[in-house]
Amino acid sequence: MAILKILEFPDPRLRNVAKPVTTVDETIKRLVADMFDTMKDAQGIGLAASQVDVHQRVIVMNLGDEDIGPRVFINPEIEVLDDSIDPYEEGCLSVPGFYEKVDRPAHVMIRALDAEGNAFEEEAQGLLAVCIQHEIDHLEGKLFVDYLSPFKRQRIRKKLEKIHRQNA
Ligand code: QAP
Ligand code: CO
Repeated sequence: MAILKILEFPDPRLRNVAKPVTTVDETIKRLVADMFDTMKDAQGIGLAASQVDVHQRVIVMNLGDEDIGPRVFINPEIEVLDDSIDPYEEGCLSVPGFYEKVDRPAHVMIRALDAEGNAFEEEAQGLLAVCIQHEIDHLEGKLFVDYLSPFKRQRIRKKLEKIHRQNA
């Protein structure tokens, strides 16, 4: 078990498109365990492998709800089920300290493999629907700041760059 380093915006490695997992083997299981450790340590609710510089289609989530506790999504796909939109104040472990409202489809069907490599599907709404879309975006090299105005995105980039310089 290990705590991995989380890449932060505007790190260009967050722009990589992740590759599908071919087999859920011991390496993937170790990655999943390390991602849970990393997410817990950082007090997150969702983490995509892209954020720890592993460009494979793996997501972990812990929404802290009894119904939807620790969850793993490998090679996830979503289908938008209707036109309803859920505006949600989003944050991201790769954009620490910033939260902004993002509009996303409210109601989706998720299809993925679980931690054992078994296919499942699940209808989602509320936080699960928002979070899975946010995390799948990471696998595509996309961040929630990409939905904001260029002005807001630039402001966040400058502030984080300043913090990174101070930490260096
Ligand atoms: C993605 O985000 C998400 O800025 C998961 O200082 C967030 O776990 C999906 C975090 C909201 C839907 C709604 C962010 C922790 C955690 C921070 C996270 C921070 C510390 C973010
Ligand atoms: Co994120």
